[in-house]
Amino acid sequence: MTMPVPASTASAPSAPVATDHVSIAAFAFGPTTITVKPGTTVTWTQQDEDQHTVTANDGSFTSSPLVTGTTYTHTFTAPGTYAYHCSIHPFMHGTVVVTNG
Ligand SMILES: [Cu+2]
Repeated sequence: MTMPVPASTASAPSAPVATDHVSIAAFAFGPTTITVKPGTTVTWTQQDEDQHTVTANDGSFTSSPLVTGTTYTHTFTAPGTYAYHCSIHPFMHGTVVVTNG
C-alpha cells in the first residue's frame, strides 16, 4: 500500500520573490528569481570571500568583479525576463522579472 504524495510537497526553489535586493552568498544569488516593477533599481550585495559578477546573459548589463561587502545596482526600465549569471562562476544563475507594472 502506497500513500499518495500531495502535489504541494513538491519544492519550488525558484519561486519568484518581490524584492529589489539580491544577496550574493555561498556562490548563489538569493532570491534566485525576483520580480520588480519597471523603473526599479535592483541592488546586489556581495557577501562572499570570492569575487563575483552580475552579468546579463544577453550582455545588456554587467558589473565588474565585486569584492566582499560591495554592491552593484542596475535599473530595469522595460518589462521582460532578464537572466543573468556570474562570469567567474557560470554555474551561478539568477533572474529578474520586470512586470508590466
Ligand atoms: Cu561568482
